[in-house]
Amino acid sequence: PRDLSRRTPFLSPLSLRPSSPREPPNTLPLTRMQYSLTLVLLGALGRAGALRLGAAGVRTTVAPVRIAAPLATATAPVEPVAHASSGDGKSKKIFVLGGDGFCGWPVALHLSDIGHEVVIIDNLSRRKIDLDLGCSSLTPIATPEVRVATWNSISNREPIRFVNLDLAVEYDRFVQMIKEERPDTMVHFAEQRAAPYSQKTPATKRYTVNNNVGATHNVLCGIVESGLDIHLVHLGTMGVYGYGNSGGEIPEGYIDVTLPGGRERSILHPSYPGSVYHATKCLDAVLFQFYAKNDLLRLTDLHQGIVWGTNTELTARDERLINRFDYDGEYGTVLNRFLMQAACGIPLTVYGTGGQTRAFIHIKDTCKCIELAVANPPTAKGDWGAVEILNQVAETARVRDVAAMVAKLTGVEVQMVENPRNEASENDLDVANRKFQMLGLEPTLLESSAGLLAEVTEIAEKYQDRCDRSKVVSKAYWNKERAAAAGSTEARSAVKGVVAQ
Ligand code: NAD
Ligand code: USQ
Repeated sequence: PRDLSRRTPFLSPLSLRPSSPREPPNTLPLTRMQYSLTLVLLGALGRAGALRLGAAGVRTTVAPVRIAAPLATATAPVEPVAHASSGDGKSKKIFVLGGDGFCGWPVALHLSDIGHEVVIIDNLSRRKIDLDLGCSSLTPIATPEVRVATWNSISNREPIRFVNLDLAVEYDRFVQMIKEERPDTMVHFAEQRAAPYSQKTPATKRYTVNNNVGATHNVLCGIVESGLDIHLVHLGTMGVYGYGNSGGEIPEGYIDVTLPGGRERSILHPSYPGSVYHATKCLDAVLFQFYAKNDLLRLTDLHQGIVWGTNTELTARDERLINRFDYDGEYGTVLNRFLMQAACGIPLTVYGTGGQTRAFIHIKDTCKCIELAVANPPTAKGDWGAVEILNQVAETARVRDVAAMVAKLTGVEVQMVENPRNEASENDLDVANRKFQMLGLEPTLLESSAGLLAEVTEIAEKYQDRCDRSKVVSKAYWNKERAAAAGSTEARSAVKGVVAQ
């Protein structure tokens, strides 16, 4: 059992007041309070980082591609979790924060479709970043207004509403909205989520920290100020653990340790972020611990792996509901990029040796997981214990194996390229996902997903004219050494079929 003592339920909430609207990446300076908070949390993060768990050293050897063994899966035995697998079955009013994004939009439709009342809150910063990068979703996404109107015209559910609001800045307006709407649940996707973008420039690093930590803290602070019992479901990342092995399987959030003197404790798993973006998720996790302890908030943090796929059954119902498809070097994630590259005849860009092992989940499983998390909040305040943490992953796979699988399906060439990132070139990853399996998730595995993989490739083929080939190679480098190795025109030009800029 976690030893977190309960304290006085309510201390005066912080009130962070924005000075004016803000747009990425030209962020306003942090308020003094936000700045101090960030420094304190970064200090805590540094100490946690000292507990580093056996991650492999970074090597940048480039090896030829090798078609490898079947993909690893997380198949540990299933144990019961604290809450009922069937959930509470109630229809809820849900704020979907970041509901215009790649995960948020299909989740908003899914929650509406199963009978919840959905209000999307999004400041459209992701669309603005596309403009700044001179790029756009491979799929032609409609405006939020058109998307929502289309859904409302074809669904027989309570209409979805869309509110354009910056969670990191417009605190007072957000609190007002909470008080008026009185949601039961908030699902929080509203953060800058690309690791390469977060490493690109000092401005994007600062924007990512200010936006993500600012938004998360405003949500927590706003819930406390409203005085309402709102369940917050947050999208975290597998990257908070690093991609080591924790001396065995990576557990779900907490790890049992033996302290000096032989004392046994269950502690929050140490943070080992691999980018500024991933560091913001570690900072979020520290905030959750504090607000659960101090204000008894009901919090669920979902440590999600890399999401692949694009449409769900609901977003495929009408062209105007189509989901976002990021393919560029900064925002495109590995499997979707590989499927797009196959469709466009661009060799698959495996960074380094491709020995990086990561966790994956299909977008339709993301929707199911959120449904389950919403239906199974941590038990009521009287029995409150700690932040509920679930690993939202279907399986793990090595990058070069993923490339080999796509190459086998499509005949595309695989090309090993210099890694722009500072990461372990080879790692094993064994992840527990028992809690979601216990709640009823039947994960979609890559091995049996030829149909879904083909579906993504078909979508990419359909919209290949929208692909700007000059955006395929990543131009975000983790440090000077990586920029020198991967950023030279020679290295970029090595990727066949793209225009090196
Ligand atoms: P996305 O960028 O497509 O969506 C995020 C949405 O949040 C965007 O629509 C953006 O405009 C909005 N947003 C950002 N800052 C905001 C703010 N201050 N106020 C209001 N709205 C704001 O990202 P995604 O891929 O949908 O990811 C959603 C969440 O899931 C993120 O928190 C991400 O860290 C997490 N996640 C994503 C993946 C993945 O593979 N896509 C994997 C693991 C975790
Ligand atoms: N990679 C390649 N070639 C490419 C692109 C990526 O080899 O063309 C490699 C990267 O070096 C990395 C791995 O593939 O080792 C995964 O990269 P990614 O861009 O697919 O994923 P990542 O940067 O980890 O971030 C994504 C989401 C992020 C989420 C995270 C979950 O953008 O929001 O938090 O996946 S996780 O990886 O489990 O931490």
